[in-house]
Amino acid sequence: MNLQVPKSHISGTIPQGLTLIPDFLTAKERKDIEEWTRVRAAAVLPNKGSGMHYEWFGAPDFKAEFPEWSQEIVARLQERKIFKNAPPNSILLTQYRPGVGNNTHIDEDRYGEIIAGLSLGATCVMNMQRFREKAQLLLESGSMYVFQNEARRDWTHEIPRATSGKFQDKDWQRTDDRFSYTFRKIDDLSWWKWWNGES
Ligand SMILES: O=C(O)CCC(=O)C(=O)O
Repeated sequence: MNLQVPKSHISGTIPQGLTLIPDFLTAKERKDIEEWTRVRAAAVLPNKGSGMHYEWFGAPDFKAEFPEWSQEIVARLQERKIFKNAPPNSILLTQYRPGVGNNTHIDEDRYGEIIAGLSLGATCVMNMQRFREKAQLLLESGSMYVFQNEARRDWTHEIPRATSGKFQDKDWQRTDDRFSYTFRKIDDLSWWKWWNGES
């Protein structure tokens, strides 16, 4: 049995290796980080278009340093031994405008063994699937999900493009931006070097 995901936040089969911590951030942290994120997004991310917009901090391109607030988040991930000995060296900020999602996928090997995703802004659901087994997660602002083992390697995940829906007995709406910060330990930079013509 896997008790790492509260029943209130998952429907279907619980993937082995999945953790969801709904109150990972305090209400104050959530407000502060969300504000920081909106300012950052307005300054750095394109303000038009229907795609996903993103910015890396740390690996793989080291163009931006980790935000100061992330130190506490990384420390908390380390306390819970989520990244084992070595802390994450990469954070990806993704902005999803209402109705924007991503396609069903499993992250490539180059993204490392563990993925920890912090959600901010509008609530959304995430669909996960392994053959006929399906799961749906409720991702609320301030929550952290972690994919390890089977959840990381064998299950696909997707943010559907819906702007509203029902999860268990709760209605949810995505009329505002959603942001995610995905924390990773990226050791092998060879693919990115190749992509940038550096190798
Ligand atoms: O926004 C999210 O939480 C999902 C991000 C995602 O699918 C990915 O980084 O592979």
